Amino acid sequence: MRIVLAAIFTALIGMGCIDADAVLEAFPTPDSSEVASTRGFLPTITPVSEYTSPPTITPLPKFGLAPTVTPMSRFGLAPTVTPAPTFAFAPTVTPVPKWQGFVQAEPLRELDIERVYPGLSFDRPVALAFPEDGARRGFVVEQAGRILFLKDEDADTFLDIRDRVNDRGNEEGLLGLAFDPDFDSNGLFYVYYTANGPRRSVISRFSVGPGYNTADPGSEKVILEVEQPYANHNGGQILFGPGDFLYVGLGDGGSAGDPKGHGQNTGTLLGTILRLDVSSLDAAGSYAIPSDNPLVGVAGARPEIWAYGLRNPWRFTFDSETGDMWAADVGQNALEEVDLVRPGLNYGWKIMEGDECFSRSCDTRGLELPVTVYGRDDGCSITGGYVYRGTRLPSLYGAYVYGDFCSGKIWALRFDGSRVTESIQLADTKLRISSFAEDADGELYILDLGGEIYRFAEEG
Ligand SMILES: [Ca+2]
Repeated sequence: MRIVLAAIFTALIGMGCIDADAVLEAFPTPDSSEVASTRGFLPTITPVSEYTSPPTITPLPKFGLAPTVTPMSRFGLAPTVTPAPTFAFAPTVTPVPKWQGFVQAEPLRELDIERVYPGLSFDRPVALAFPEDGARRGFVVEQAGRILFLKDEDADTFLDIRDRVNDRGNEEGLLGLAFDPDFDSNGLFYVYYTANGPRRSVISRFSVGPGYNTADPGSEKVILEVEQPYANHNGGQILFGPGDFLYVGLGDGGSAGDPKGHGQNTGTLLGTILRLDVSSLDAAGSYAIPSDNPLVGVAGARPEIWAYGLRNPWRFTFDSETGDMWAADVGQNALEEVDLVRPGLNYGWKIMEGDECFSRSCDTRGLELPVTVYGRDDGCSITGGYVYRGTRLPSLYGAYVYGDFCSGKIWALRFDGSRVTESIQLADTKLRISSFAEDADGELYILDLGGEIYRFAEEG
């Protein structure tokens, strides 16, 4: 099947009918209503049974004109398929069905976990990131202030900033790493760490040295500092997302019960996810505000804010197909929650914890409810994961994966945009899950704060 398809694709590319990148990066999944036209010959769209199959595109007769297929963007904007002119013979485009709202993938089922890089152990690993530089290397973030890159079955130091990182608190340290979308050509990357004197969160940019194997600690350009009143709830996620903007998660400032009310105060950056334009920093490291940020022009609000009312969004990620932002917000005493994050929305803390009232005066109007919650029977600190878009585990495709740091349990759910359509406990592990990670193929990893890295495996 794949050989035949490959031959067809090769032929099409050779004919100039299809851009090679479009074939590799985006199996088009046109909605028939987008493709259909009221005149001329329509493309025939036939669902296929296996969601892993690439679409089959039957070439036009040599006197026909090819349809234009614009590939999906890296963040999953829908591909556009422009139908062939009406005088041409229409091609047959058989799309890959989307599980989300279209065709369901295989049902979720329990998975095992297995260790990867079995010879390696790290000191409190909290993040693992993969730049899009074609080298397919993973970079492990150690909380004390080091970044190491994985090389075969070994790891080498990439950056060491332990001299400026404060990791005295359990939730303090070097917490996040994001590679510039153009890392391949500009060698830039961004980190999130906590520092002392005063206690604060720091977002900084660094650059690699020759060979891309080390980074210069002296290349630091601080782009944002946020004072932190307490040691806990620092957030720590930093990620590039749609529009190549930089998204940063900040907790409510800490202590317990959000004593200073940061969660509901859009005049502070605490208790939020931010969206920054770092594409053209000035000499002072100043970022720009994307003009379509939701609170731009709102009196008293910080224009950096993308979403607020969050307690400690330790990990949030983007679905690489749809661009949706998924966040896991760590609860106070009762409920851990998963949120689908939309711009400008208020996720409730501390009026609500999860889907219940937290404050005595509880007006829930205008608050965004979680996609799901769990209580203390299942854990005590949620670690957000990813929507799985890999190929190793067909049953997991399109599901959001998340876990709990305290219990080691891992779950997956499918969401159709308004309700959870399927959910399962994927695995019951002994791990202290500090983070999940996603590589260039969409495959997922699980980080244990004890030092080891794991992945999922079909039950044997
Ligand atoms: Ca909430």
